[in-house]
Amino acid sequence: MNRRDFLRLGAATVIGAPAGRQRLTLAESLSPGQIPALLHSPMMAISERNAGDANEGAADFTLRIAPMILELAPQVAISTIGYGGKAPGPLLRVREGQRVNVEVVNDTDVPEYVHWHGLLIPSDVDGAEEEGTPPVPAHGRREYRFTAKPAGSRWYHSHTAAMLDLHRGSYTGQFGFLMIDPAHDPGLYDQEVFLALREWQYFLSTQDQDETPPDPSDPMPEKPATPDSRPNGLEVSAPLYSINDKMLGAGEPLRVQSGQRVLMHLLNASASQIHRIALPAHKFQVLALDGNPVPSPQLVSVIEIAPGERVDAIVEMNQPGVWILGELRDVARTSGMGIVVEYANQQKQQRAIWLPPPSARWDYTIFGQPAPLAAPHPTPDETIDMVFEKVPGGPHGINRWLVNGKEYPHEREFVFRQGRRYRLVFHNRSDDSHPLHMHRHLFELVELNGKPTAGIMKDTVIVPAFGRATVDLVADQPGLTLFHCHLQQHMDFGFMALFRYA
Ligand SMILES: [Cu+2]
Repeated sequence: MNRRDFLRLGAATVIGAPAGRQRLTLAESLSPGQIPALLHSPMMAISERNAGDANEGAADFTLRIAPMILELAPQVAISTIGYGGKAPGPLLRVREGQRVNVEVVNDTDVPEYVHWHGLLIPSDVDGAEEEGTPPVPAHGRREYRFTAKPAGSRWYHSHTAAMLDLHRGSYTGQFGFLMIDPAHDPGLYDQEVFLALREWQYFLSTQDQDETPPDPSDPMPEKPATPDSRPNGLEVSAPLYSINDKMLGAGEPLRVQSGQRVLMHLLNASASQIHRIALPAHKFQVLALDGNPVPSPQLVSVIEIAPGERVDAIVEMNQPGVWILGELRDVARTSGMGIVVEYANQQKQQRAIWLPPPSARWDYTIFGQPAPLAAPHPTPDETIDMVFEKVPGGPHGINRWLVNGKEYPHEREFVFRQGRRYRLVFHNRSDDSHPLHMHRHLFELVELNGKPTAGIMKDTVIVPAFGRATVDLVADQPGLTLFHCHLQQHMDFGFMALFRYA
């Protein structure tokens, strides 16, 4: 088997559909005789030993962490670390409530942690050192055992600190989809596709050229009266982009037929960038945020998605042609962040078409319960204010991050009492947007920059530059609970807090 075949199989295996539905056919370029050979290849280091297709019985998986070469495009191959020679790793698909055993084999020289993002599971298997999860030792192995809940689009990724090593933690290819199917799936779609947004070959720069600048019309309730004039430090940037393991144009297109409803499971697996994507002439009907169904599914032209977040959306394929599903910023799209969407019988069209979408702001609150219908939020037992500030590192240094005036670790500032209802108010007193992630819990979005909402359950929320977000949660998952910005550099340099249960 050559590398290209191997990678093709990798692309194919991140796509799946429940039995009885049409299966996406990225693997169909392989001749029938090739597939059994690939499955028996020793390079197929990740195996699904007994993934349950029934409700009873545990799903058993093996993940092998190892260095790999990733062919992003012809003549563009990079070295990284992945799960079993793939990035994304294999799609892990289980039923809600199913027991899951994952044996992780670590073929690298450093201890690793695999975090199960968005699951409600105990601290000792959640996959964070700070919560007391034991590491997968270097050249060792460890089994993670948990019950798959709640249903929805979850994912798994390295939770190792990287600090200044841009070849560790979430800078590597250690990420994959974990789909927890609900007991009853209405299945109102014809095709299902998993799309992970990524950058590669991270480097440090004071030029923040990749990011979308804050919109000056934002309310910015946390903006200080006097701007910080200290020079900014080094930020993480990247020259290469992909969706799944391929740069735009290098992989198989997403093949669709007119009239199909395609369910897209979008994941931002980036270590550093918020992304905005569009599919010209089409709209996304957003069904779920972070895997949790939203009260008001809405049609949007642009999806904004931050590191850690997931968006599940249906696209009705009603504009025959060959299109680019891609990042709005030209630099990101032309450097690889896109995938061709090809309608059947349209292959004669020479070029896939990109058109900039109508300008639109991403606003979580449109997916919430309409204000007149929403019951008032129950009064919280306690409100915890969290203030986030940047200490600029200057031209040769790294920015540091403060939570309530201190870099991680704190003392005992953040304590939950089991069964109590908490309101967390996130005050972002910095000029960057931050995707804030709470482990082992879901929270309900209550307010964003003064706009009230209800019914949106998330585990990661973007708090815009100088913005404010308020979320409610019930402390019902005893055990150490990590909270952090999902940008790897920010979390490594102070932007974390550990909640304890009293
Ligand atoms: Cu951050």
